[in-house]
Amino acid sequence: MPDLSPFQYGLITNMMSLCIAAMFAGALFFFFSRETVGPKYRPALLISALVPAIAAYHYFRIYSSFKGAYIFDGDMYVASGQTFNDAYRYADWLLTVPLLVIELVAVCALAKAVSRRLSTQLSVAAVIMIALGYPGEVATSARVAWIWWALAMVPFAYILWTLYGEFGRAVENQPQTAKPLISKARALILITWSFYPLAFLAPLIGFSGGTGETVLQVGYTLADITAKVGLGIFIYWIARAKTEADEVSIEVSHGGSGDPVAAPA
Ligand SMILES: *C/C=C(C)/C=C/C=C(C)/C=C/C1=C(C)CCCC1(C)C
Repeated sequence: MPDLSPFQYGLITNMMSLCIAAMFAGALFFFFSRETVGPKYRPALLISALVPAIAAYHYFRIYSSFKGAYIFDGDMYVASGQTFNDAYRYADWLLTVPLLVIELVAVCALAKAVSRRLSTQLSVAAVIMIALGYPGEVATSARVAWIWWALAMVPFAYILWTLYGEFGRAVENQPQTAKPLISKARALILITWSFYPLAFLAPLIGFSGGTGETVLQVGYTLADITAKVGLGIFIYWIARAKTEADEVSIEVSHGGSGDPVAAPA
């Protein structure tokens, strides 16, 4: 663990603490918002609540592991000898990353077979991606780290290719009010998820020492908040838009007056 200035140490631990608060708030909000959307969209909101709940727990562990790994020597924060457990992040991602793609597919309420196929393809690829990344994260040789990075990039590319290909075609008939939100949610995944493989490379391309560590820890923390709570907010908006669209189509198909001529099929 590289030495950290009090500012760097404070920034990292404060961001982790903020992250715990944001994850708790997101989990509670998405959990109780289920009541405000149609029954079809409630599983998506429940998953959106589970993800930050799992992350809040892991950030608790990450935070205390990080604090334990450092000791203040009167000037700088230096390694205490206790190791910082990176595995909490990977354990968290192993659970939450597949759930994130599942919540996006779930909120679209696609035909059952399409929905099942897309969530299986995306979640299996997500698990493989994280599992391939871990040996690289803990590797002591840069060459080995690069190899696992390259391997993990394959399922990563496959996820993006599926989201912009097959998933994109499957959501073409979504209500007009939901479609732009779905595109934005997908773009949020593209942008926030791309941060992780870049951050992973930081020490390999020369960002080391206290600055590298600070950028990595703060970066992962901010990306986690955006990718989990941020995506959850989009899921909530999509669910609300689709609930409203469903209500309108029910009103239209009932015609209000009972006049069959006024009721388009
Ligand atoms: C809430 C946590 C999220 C959304 C985590 C996402 C993590 C990734 C997209 C990680 C990807 C990686 C690669 C594509 C290659 C190098 C190893 C990883 C695991 C950092």
